[in-house]
Amino acid sequence: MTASSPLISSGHDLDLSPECFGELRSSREARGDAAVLRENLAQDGYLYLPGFFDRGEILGARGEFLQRLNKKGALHPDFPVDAAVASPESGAWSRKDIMEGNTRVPSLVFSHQLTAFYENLLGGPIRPYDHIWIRLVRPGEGTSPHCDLPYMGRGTRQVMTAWIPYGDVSLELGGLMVLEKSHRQSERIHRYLESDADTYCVNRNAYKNKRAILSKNPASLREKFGGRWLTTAFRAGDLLTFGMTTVHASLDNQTEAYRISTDTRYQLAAEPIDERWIGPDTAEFAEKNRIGQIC
Ligand SMILES: O=C(O)CCC(=O)C(=O)O
Ligand SMILES: [Fe+2]
Repeated sequence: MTASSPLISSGHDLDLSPECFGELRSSREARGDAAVLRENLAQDGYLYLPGFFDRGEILGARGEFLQRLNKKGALHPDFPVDAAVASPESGAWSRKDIMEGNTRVPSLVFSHQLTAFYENLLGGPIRPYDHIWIRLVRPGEGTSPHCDLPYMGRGTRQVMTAWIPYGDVSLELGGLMVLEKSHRQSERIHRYLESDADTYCVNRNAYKNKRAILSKNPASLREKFGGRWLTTAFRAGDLLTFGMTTVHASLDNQTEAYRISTDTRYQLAAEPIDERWIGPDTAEFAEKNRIGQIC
């Protein structure tokens, strides 16, 4: 895994020495073996499954994203659509533009293949969240370090995220990174993990939707927590899945193209569920989900 330029996350240069930065461990060989998958998940806080999906199906879904972005003027007219080069203007698109009537993405993220995988891993019937998080990451953008629990912790804590790239994602295009062994640091960050992205103190400050970020600086966070930032050059077809307390972020997009991915969630059907993400009209940071507290 070699980068052609310095790698940046949330605007900070990452230390790429082998003690600080490394490759995700593949669990591909253990794909059907629940005992080994659980063991790897317990050890690492994530499972990386290269080639989990049919590459052609993923690229078909990529095409659908790009057609829709193109229609909204979000792609640069001088380049082929599949190059996903972002237009210099922002090209405003809404969630509806991307998802309404889009059957390709739901048929992948709610596929029998994926739910059967989680049934095997978690040991029972699965309920996926209805909400699909869409990431169309523009040049210069990236995701700051966080855990998912503050965003989806109103039901069980035993929820798994599936991060799926729609296309090959080089280090420069910027895929997901996991902070090694961070799932073992839950005690240290327990106050953060108990927080809720949609809850705010009415008497202190106005609602802000960025409050569930753990740090704005992945480099200094790593220095404090130890471990390495782990990532890879993802390929269309790969799946990365992790639990609610694993610290993750992304590399910043240093290319001219969009980085396209989704993240979706899966839990045992028998356990309590976070109602924010269930139903036909879910939305991120929706006003109806906010809880104002005196604190
Ligand atoms: O794709 C990204 O940049 C962030 C994804 C993420 O935070 C997640 O999958 O939970
Ligand atoms: Fe996340």
